[in-house]
Amino acid sequence: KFIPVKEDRFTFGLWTVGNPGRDPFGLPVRDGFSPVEAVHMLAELGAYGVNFHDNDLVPIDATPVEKQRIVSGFRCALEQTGLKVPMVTVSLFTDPIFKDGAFTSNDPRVRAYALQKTIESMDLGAELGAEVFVLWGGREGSEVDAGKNAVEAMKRYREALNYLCEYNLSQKYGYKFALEAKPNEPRADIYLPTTGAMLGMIATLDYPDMVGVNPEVAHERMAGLNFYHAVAQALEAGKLFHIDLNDQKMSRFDQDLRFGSDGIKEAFFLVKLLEDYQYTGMKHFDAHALRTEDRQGVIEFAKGCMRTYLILKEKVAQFNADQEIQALIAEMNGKKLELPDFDFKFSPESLKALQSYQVDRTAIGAEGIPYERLDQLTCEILFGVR
Ligand code: GCO
Ligand code: MN
Ligand code: MN
Ligand code: MN
Repeated sequence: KFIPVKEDRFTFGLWTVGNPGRDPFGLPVRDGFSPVEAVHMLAELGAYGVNFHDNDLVPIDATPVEKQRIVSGFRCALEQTGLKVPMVTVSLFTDPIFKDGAFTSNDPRVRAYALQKTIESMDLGAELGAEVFVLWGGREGSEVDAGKNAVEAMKRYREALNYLCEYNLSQKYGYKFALEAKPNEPRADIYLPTTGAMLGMIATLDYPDMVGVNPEVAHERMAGLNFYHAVAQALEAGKLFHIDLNDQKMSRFDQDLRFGSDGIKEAFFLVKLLEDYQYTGMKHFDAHALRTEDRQGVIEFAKGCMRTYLILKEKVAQFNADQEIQALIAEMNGKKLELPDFDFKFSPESLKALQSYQVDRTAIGAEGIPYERLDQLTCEILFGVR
């Protein structure tokens, strides 16, 4: 029970299980799993796929010959295990050249290199069958707003995204781009800090249908926002192309905790959303094992992410089948409006009906809504006592 299978579509990044436990204050504590080791380990655990940044696989200074050797070794591991590469991304944040941004840098030499590096990553991903290309603008932001015009930055961001969409079309790659928002870290302030901001930008692009979002639990939570609400908005807009699952305490540094390890109720409603609305994309764990762990701990971490998702999925089924819970929800959602010609769509008739509406404000205002009972029952399902 709770053993993942390929159909669950769980994926991990090479950078997640490859993480050696380095942080800004301390040195690596373990050998991260190498790309080939990660493929074998994840396949054994029942994951569907593995994702990577260009430089997780191929070092930035690799020669073409080295690149070929690395990629063919990696491909061989994929073929042996059947693991897929559903998503690829590009590091536009690690190298010093990107210290003041990539697509939004003031320096056109940097902006051109960022595009070049991204299209090369798209080529690499396409070679391995990737269908989603994630863009996380980790360095697109500022500390000193005096030096970087935020209006120009938006124009540059848009110009870069339009260029990449055109490239995608010109090569017939068929990628869907998924933009990942984060409010801060590594920059003091990152542009387009929330999923909602990304959705706003997407609507202004030349090919808005080609571009969606990759929301991450930790990122909305760092900003103190409700992740479930952000994902719901993206889903309703048809823009949930990918999702980064992890966990995070509110408004702290970027913690990348194991999925479902901190905000259990929020994780539950997230899983419920993805399951109830039959999200078919990848469920990607963008997290890493605690710095206390050795390599066995990394395996426990990866298993735990998937197992928790599957446990929550079972809790969702229990919640959806619980008669008392469903009766409360039906009660809350079952109110009737006695106003025959009014249907919430504007028309002269419905307007007339609306203007004649005689509401019993006091009576409706005095009606109780049993959220306390509903929430207690939800908690009891999660506590395992129901
Ligand atoms: C972070 C981000 C990254 C991105 C990754 C994919 O907080 O560091 O979540 O892990 O998801 O770069 O683009
Ligand atoms: Mn993150
Ligand atoms: Mn992170
Ligand atoms: Mn992420």
